[in-house]
Amino acid sequence: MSDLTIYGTTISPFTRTVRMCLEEKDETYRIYEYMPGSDEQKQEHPFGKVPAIRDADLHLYETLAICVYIDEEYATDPQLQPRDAVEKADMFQRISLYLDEGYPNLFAGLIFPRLVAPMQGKRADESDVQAHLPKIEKYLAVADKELRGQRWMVGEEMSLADLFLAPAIYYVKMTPEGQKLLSGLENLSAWYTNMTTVESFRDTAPKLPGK
Ligand SMILES: N[C@@H](CCC(=O)N[C@@H](CS)C(=O)NCC(=O)O)C(=O)O
Repeated sequence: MSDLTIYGTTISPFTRTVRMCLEEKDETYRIYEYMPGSDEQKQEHPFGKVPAIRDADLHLYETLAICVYIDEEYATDPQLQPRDAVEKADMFQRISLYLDEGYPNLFAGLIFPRLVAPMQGKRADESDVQAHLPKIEKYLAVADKELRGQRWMVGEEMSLADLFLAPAIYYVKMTPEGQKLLSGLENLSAWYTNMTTVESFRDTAPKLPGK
């Protein structure tokens, strides 16, 4: 049984990924709702990003490091990393691409201007949307192609790759541009529909003000 604490707001897709890992393992945890960049979070992550965790004497930040730790320290099923070397490499390839090309563009081009800015009473900067849309289209098209109609991103089981991407697509689907793009991407849409049936995904749905 874990004595784990998450530091990070539940509206963050990365915090949701960590929560999903713990819920998949049926581990209990507490969460401190710290916002990115807050003084509190700067004690937990050198750049004030969310999430970070503490588990007894261990202090960790960066979502991938945290998820690998949870999967290996709490080794009960389901295993969230494939055993097969090629499948494991494939999983890390997809996560790495998400971290480099996926999340930064989805956030800057859709999630921030269409969802966060209005919540903060700001107007969307349309030039941000237009500047990032080509990279978003390319990233989503690659994710769609690589799914090849499979239920999970890698192999026959759900893995960390699914747990990283799904929380971002949750927000992308709330934007008109995202909805339009996804409607033309059959594999990605079917994969996401399947993810919406996963209990740990449903149970961690963030409550957005006004949504
Ligand atoms: N590389 C970090 C990224 C986490 C991240 O970008 N979190 C966002 C919230 S979803 C954040 O803290 N943003 C604030 C910032 O980038 O300064 C990880 O994998 O944990």
